[in-house]
Amino acid sequence: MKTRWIASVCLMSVIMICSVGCGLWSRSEKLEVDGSGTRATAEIMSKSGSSVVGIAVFTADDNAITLVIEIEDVSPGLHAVHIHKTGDCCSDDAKSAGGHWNPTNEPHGKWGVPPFHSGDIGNINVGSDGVGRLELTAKDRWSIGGSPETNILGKAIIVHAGEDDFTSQPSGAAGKRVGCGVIALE
Ligand SMILES: [Cu+2]
Ligand SMILES: [Zn+2]
Repeated sequence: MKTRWIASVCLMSVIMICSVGCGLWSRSEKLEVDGSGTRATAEIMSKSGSSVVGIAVFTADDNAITLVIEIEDVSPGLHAVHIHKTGDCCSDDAKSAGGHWNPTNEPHGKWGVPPFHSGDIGNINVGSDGVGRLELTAKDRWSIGGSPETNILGKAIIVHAGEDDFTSQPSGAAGKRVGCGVIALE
């Protein structure tokens, strides 16, 4: 009985340390206070030994969510960006973020050309200066704090080493995860 109690305390500490270290703690706190909002962000951190950094900003107006992603220190060329289902960037390779966010149970594909995952943002074109920017407007698929089928809060933005081919299953054969950020209310 006592052993079991000690074990569960240990487990709790590990969870708390990981959460604080990766910014998950503040996220869950905010979600309890306010389940809906007009602006959410994800700070993209370097993963898999890369130096990629960036920011993703989601803004809600009327019936659409507009996303702007800016990344830097990335190798020039096309880099896949997706929303992955778990808002956990703890592991070095960002595999802790799980697979693509796919609340509608569709195959992987290209944004705007059904079928596709609600997390299939597409590719960012990074210039010779190592900087890339992408803008996307989502009308029905996304919300900030809405129904579980559309809520982007608590998911992860992942930047990949390679390009999304929009056809390979389950994730477009985009290679390593070089950047990760948890989507949270601002
Ligand atoms: Cu991905
Ligand atoms: Zn996908």
